[in-house]
Amino acid sequence: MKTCLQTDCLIIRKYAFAELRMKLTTIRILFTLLILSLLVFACHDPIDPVLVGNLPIKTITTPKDNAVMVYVPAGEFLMGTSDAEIEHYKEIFPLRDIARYDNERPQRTVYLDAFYIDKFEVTNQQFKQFLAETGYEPKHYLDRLPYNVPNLPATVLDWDDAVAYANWAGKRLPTEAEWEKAARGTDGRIWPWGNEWDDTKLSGNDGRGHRDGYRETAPVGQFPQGASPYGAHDMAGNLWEWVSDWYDPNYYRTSPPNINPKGPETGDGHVLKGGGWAENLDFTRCANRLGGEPGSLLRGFRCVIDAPLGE
Ligand SMILES: [Ca+2]
Ligand SMILES: [Ca+2]
Repeated sequence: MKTCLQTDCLIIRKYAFAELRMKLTTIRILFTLLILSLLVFACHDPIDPVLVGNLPIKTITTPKDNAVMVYVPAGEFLMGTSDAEIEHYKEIFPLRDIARYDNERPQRTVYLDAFYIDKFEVTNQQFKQFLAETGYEPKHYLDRLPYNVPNLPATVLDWDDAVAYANWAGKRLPTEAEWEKAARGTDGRIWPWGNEWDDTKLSGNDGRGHRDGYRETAPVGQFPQGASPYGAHDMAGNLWEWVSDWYDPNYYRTSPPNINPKGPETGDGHVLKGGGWAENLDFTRCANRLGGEPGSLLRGFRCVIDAPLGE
């Protein structure tokens, strides 16, 4: 009996030792993994996803118009143009009437709830699907070659036409503030990609036609290197884009609400943003505002939806 007990004790001790060794090995492996993951993390630059274009992008696809939409998180951003920037524009555009920037002043901090915005301008394919399903007759729509190719953005649309499409798609036009945040992120950058002008990053070309590969409108998404911090393409150039706000050049100076602003009660037409395929470095700035109902060839749009609460 005593021998048996001694054997049992030996077995138990051996078992306990083996178990202890396994635990130590596990702890050693976990510790090594922890050190490795810390090293990998340390080897990467600290990246603020809001400040770096294209990554990481959160998207959804809406069923009605099969549109990819990119997520813009809730929070503050810088809207409009600062006095210091305007001083800089005086230097680079010495012949320009500096008063034209007054409608972008003062720059201010604006808070927006989270939303999704179309990754691309609405295309002819999508707009024609809307027309076919609803029988809607647009006030203006350039439905002829070379403008009405399926993957080109639908152009020369009236604001009402854009709203009608958005309603059909279960969406709405962005407010000017939503559009501007989706285009420039939170840091007040001048163009969607940053503060350095680069005409290889948009369908624009200072009106010099083919230099970017397209004489007029380009298929949507041809300039991914010029995408916004949230992954929206062609926010600068290709087509001017309608937003929901009425245009009032004095709106920013009349203490508008800085939480989810929706523009003035009325105005001189609606606001267009982002510049078009014939525009230059000035008109394609994210803060630029065009009012009225310009009779240009460059009017398109994209839509937004509210992000579900809690996103
Ligand atoms: Ca061009
Ligand atoms: Ca555009």
